[in-house]
Amino acid sequence: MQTVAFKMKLNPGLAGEYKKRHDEIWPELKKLLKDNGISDYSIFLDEETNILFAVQKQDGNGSSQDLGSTEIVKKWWAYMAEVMETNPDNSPVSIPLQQVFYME
Ligand code: RM4
Repeated sequence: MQTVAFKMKLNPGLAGEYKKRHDEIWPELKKLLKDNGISDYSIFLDEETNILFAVQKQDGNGSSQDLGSTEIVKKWWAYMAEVMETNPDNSPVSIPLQQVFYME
């Protein structure tokens, strides 16, 4: 099990909508993430910069951002595209972050 982190970008003024949609995350998306070894998944917002910081545990089969070939994630990314910075295929622009500290 490894912990990975990445950053994404929220479109200005949409923090409430972003949180609402995640509070109401689709059960089928949640199941897909868990079935693909993703757990302990949090996303934090820096309201000053609109940077979203995601951290998650993975069991070695890749991150949540590697599931873009599944229909559910494609649908979710298309749904979320209006509230965040995305690539032409609607995938969120996701920048890997380097771990610089860890304490058990
Ligand atoms: C984020 C982004 C990620 C997804 C989470 C659930 O806004 O779409 O790719 O894994 O939601």
